[in-house]
Amino acid sequence: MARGSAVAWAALGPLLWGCALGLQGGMLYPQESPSRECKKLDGLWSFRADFSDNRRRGFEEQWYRRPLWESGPTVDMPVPSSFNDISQDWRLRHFVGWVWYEREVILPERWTQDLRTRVVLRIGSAHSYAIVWVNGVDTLEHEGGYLPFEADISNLVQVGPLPSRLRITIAINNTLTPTTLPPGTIQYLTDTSKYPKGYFVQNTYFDFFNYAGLQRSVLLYTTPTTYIDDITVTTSVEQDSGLVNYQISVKGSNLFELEVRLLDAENKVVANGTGTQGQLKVPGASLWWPYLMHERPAYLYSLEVQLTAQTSLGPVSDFYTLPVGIRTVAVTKSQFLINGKPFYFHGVNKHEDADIRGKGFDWPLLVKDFNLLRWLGANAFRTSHYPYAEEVLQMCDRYGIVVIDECPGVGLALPQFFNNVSLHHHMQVMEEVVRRDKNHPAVVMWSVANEPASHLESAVLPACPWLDWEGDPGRWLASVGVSASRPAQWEGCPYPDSSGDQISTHPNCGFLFCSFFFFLRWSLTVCYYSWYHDYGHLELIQLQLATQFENWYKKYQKPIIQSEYGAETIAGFHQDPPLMFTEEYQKSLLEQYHLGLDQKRRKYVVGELIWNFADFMTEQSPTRVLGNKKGIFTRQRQPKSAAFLLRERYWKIANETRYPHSVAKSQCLENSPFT
Ligand code: BDP
Repeated sequence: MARGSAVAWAALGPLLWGCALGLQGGMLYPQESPSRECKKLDGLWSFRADFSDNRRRGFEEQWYRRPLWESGPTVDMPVPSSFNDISQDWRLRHFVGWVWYEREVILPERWTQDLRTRVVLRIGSAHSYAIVWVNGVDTLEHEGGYLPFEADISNLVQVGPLPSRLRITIAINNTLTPTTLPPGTIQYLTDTSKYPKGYFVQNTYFDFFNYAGLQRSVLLYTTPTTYIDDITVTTSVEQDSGLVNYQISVKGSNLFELEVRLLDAENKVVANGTGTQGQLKVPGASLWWPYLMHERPAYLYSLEVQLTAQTSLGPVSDFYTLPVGIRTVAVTKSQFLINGKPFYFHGVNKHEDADIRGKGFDWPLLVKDFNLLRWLGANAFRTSHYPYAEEVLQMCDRYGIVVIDECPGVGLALPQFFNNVSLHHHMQVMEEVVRRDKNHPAVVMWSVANEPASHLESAVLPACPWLDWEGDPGRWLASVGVSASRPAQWEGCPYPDSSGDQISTHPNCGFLFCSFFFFLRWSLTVCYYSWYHDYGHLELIQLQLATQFENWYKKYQKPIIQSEYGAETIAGFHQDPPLMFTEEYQKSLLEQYHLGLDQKRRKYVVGELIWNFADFMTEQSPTRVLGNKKGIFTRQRQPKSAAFLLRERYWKIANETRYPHSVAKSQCLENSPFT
């Protein structure tokens, strides 16, 4: 993409178009090892929003060339965090355009002097378009707000005697255009009797606040110059043996050897191999089971990869350890199977969202959320509506929480959001999601989009080529049948109505190719029964739910997950008999849904995910009271009455479906975090 168009923020269309970067290399999570060091750059960064009319002053004055304070005032900005809710300046909360972050770092001497060391700058995410300079040198650009990107900066830091001070400048643009994911539009309001000259607003078509900034960690890490670039693991089970297929890519030299060892949870070597690919056989393998499905869930092995290589500067070694869970996933006409046993998703939809930090990653919040999930007896969640931080998925692997991993294909509401540029970007984002998350045993399904307007003719475009895509090697779409280990989800594509008729209008779309699909709703007026229509009429839920399920199943003969249902509830509002927005109404609505779900649960409905785990921030509108309040927990993670109801249900279901069968404990205070 030409820099000219990148800076011309006002020319919103071309801003992000045609920016097909192509995936270069792997995206292994940075870790310390005998050959690798990490330096986290969390903390305070200098920050400035470019409030100039065209938002281009930073580029016109080349703010990246000198320390940011030299070109004007800066403020402290914590990283990771969204910038929106940090300051008292209301203009920053709603800011649209370029913001500038800067941080100076002192590097260890070895990093700058040892030419067998490769220094990498990695940005966990930058929402949504980012340009990065190191010591004023243009180093990296990335489009897409919820995924990591990185650059080898060795040649910038190893440039002579002790240039150990490094200045990292990152310009981030949060503008959403018809071709970003999620998409958005900029609307200029030109009636000068109402709006000042040049007045514009960002329109979005999804239901969460467009928080932005450096919302995940930025870090520097090292590898040797010949290094383990990527590892891909797939697993299967043959009788009582686990099979771990691995594929390793090495960069930097062709003269290398690879040794691979698989260690069990007690650090005992259970299998080993050599070379860039192979299969490890683990007799009597302990399988990775979801939380509450087994006495010992979330069993993880460690795949230790050791590389030794010859370089012109002498021999180097690299070590990387990947957690591996051995498990299988399959789908039948009416079941979702994990390790050959029926799995019922009883869980939640989440958001990365909290007070002050917005979508900023935060360990205390994350651990609290996992404690609440375990308390609730939830065994799954969907990363609605974008890929979450990698640390979240690591926790899911360790706690046995099954994940439906969603890409930011949300708000695909207008015809102009479906075109070749969008499609290309959508594919690229999905490739990045899979590249990052392919090795997590917790991830059992990719979610391509949320509620695309697939009734539009143009909406066929993104669905079909996507389904030919083989981005998850050996996992799904390679065998699109029931044995695909990660069936594609094209949620609501084409939107089904409750009779199922709409589906047949796009015969080439997702549902025909997927071995499994995931219905949300036809529109806001169908599946949020007694919420977005038939207000207050809880007595209709069971009938309407049954009609929906029966019609879909009769026609398509595929298992169904109720991926969202819920009611807006303001904690502390009470009314009996129940009225909308009260805690009693949320509880009663859930009870009616549960009765309906129980009718089909042992037949072909294979899951239920409440909308939503916690209240979350949205754009302001007359239908949102300080955000979306459909959480069963408040935004501060305190339970509403419905949380107790759901907890009772989830533990009851867990006790019915646990394998081998035994009673699940309804508390999570035992010694092991996994019971
Ligand atoms: C769902 C959307 C979700 C909204 C929810 C709602 O997927 O993003 O927040 O509706 O209206 O269908 O609460």
